[in-house]
Order: sequence, then structure tokens, then C-alpha cells
Amino acid sequence: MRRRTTWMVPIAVVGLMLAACGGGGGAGGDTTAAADTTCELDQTDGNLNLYNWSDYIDPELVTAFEEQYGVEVVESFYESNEAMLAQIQSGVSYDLIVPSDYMVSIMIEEELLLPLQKDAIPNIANLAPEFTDPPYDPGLRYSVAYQWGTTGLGVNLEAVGDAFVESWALVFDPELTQNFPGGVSLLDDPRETMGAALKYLGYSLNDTDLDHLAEARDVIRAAKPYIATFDSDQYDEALVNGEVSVSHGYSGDLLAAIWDAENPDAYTYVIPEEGGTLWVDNMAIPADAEHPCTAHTFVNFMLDGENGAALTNWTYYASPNAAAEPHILPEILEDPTIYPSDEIRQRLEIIADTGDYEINFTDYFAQAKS
Ligand code: N2P
Repeated sequence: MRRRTTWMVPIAVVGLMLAACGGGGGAGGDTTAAADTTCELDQTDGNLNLYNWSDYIDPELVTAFEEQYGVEVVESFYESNEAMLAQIQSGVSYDLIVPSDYMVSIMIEEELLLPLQKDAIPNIANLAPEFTDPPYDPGLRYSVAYQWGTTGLGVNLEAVGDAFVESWALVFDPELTQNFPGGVSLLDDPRETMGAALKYLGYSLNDTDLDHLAEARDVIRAAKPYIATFDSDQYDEALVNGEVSVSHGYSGDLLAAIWDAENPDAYTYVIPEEGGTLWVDNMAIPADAEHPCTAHTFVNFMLDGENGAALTNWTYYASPNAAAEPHILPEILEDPTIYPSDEIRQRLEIIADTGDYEINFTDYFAQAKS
């Protein structure tokens, strides 16, 4: 299946603005059996129950970990931070999860994460400096960056034709979308999709004015006749299969589908001029993990330079691992849609934990969809 690497684009600018992100530290995670366990370097204490976004790890890396450590990796998948949080809150036990920035902050507050034992993760030294003290988890007490990327639009250029503008209008303006064969696909994700509508209206995606959120909800409602689906899993295939004309989604998944398509030139990935999301996904261990030592060993394995590069060479998402860089394919490192140029970065925001306001994103998104 994945991944082809043939599309050469110039200019690499590596580095990351995390400064504007909210959230903060908090006590927590010290009350379980896992918290009393000391893990040594390379120790395992059972199979790894990995709960991850779909299409987010090279199967060969999973096999390599299993063979190196004599354990099995049991994979389960989720399609949004909120869906993952609900599972963890309902008491389902996993050993390793991959929450985004703001969700790390929320889970720290809710005491759902285990403090990391850094002695078991010496490869943490491989992280690029921008990822060593993020605002959502100062000092990396609970999390380590896995991959980062952007959220934007995959566009079928033939279908959209003269209507192609680098704007969220490509999914939200019915005057445009009514002409798009198959309509458009939007992420089934409260922060991403309400955030996109807020950006379309000129607001921050972290705006906490309820009137603005109601406007964003109404933008989605008005666009609904031409929204084929709210989906966070098949949107990339839907674009290149011709089921929809425009897909809202994550950079790596859309680029992988486009590069693998029969006619890659017929599609493009854009971050709309109104701006979009820059996100950092992180490895973290739930407070009630049954196999915390295997989880630490997996984190250390993924932070190895060559393994980090293998991950990015398969996902087409950017790596937070400085030691990986020499092993990452040049066409990935040099692609400004994977490692955004400074010009693109100006338009990006990181989703912040809005605390008690967070529920409004979920509620208004449900209203928009109903
Ligand atoms: C991978 C999804 C990337 C996660 N399929 C976006 N935070």
C-alpha cells in the first residue's frame, strides 16, 4: 500500500513555533500500580496495547519492535482525540496512546497519564530542541513528540477547476461546492472542523466567544447540502477515488494518497490562506497501563534516529527527532507542505486546551452535524 516518494518540491525550513499554544502542567497519574513500577532501559513486562490514530505507523516498525523485544504489539485505532479520551475515561486500558498537544494538556489535568521514567528513555536526547519543553507539557513530564503536521484541504484540481481558491470557501461556500462532483468531505472532529469554520470567519481556532462559535456552527450547517460526509478515516481515499472533490484532512495522509494516485498531478494539498492547524502528536502512557515498561521501551525505540526516519518515510508527517533527519528522504525533508515554509507557518495555529470551554466545541459541532 503506502508509500511512494516521487514528488520533488524545493525548500526546507525546519523548526517549530510552539509559543502560542496554551495549556499547562498539573499533578497527576501517581495513584496506580503502574506508578509504583520502576522500568529499566529495554525492559518489557508484557505485550504492548497500542492505541493509535489509523495509518500512523509503518507495519515494518511494529514487526521490528516485536522481533527485537519478543513481545506482541496489539493495535487499536481511533479517529479523534475526543474519541480516544472517551475510551480512556471509560476505563479501557492501553499501554501507549498518541494524543495531540491540547489533549496531552487535558489528560494531564485529568490525571490520566503516567509520569515518564526518563532513565528508560535515553533516546529522548534525540528530540529537536523545539520539542523538549512544549507549553502543553512543560519539561516533557508525561509525553514525547511522535510526529507533527498540518491540517488542510486535498483538492481534485480537475473537479474544482476555475473555482480553485486557496480558501476554506472550498468546503464552506455553497456557491462553490454546489458545483463540485460528489461534494466535499469534512473531518469528523470537533476542534479541527469547528476550528476550520472559525478560521474561515477570520477568528482564531482557539476563539472562546460563544457567539463566534455559533457563527461557525451556522457556516457548517449552511454548507451541509454539499458535505458528502464527516469522516476522519477514508477522506484521503475518497479524494483520489473521485468520490468527493475536496477533502479536509491531515497533511501526511492526503499527500500519501495523492502521491500514490494514478495521476498525482490532478490533486494538491493546500493550507487555506485564512490559516489552519499545526499539530504535534505525542506518545504517552495511560496512568492505568498494564505494561508500562514495554511502553517505555517502545517510546525509546521510536525515538531512535533510524526508526524515527522510517516512521516519517512511511507516514509523510514531519519528525520531531533531530537524529532522524539524516535518514529522512530528501523529497520529504524538502517538501514545504510537510515541513511548512515560514510563509505557511505564519498562517498556522496550534489547538490550545480551552479548559471548561472545551465542551462547547463538541456540543456546537454536534449541532452543526445534526
Ligand atoms: C494519521 C492521523 C494524524 C493525526 N492518520 C492528526 N493529529
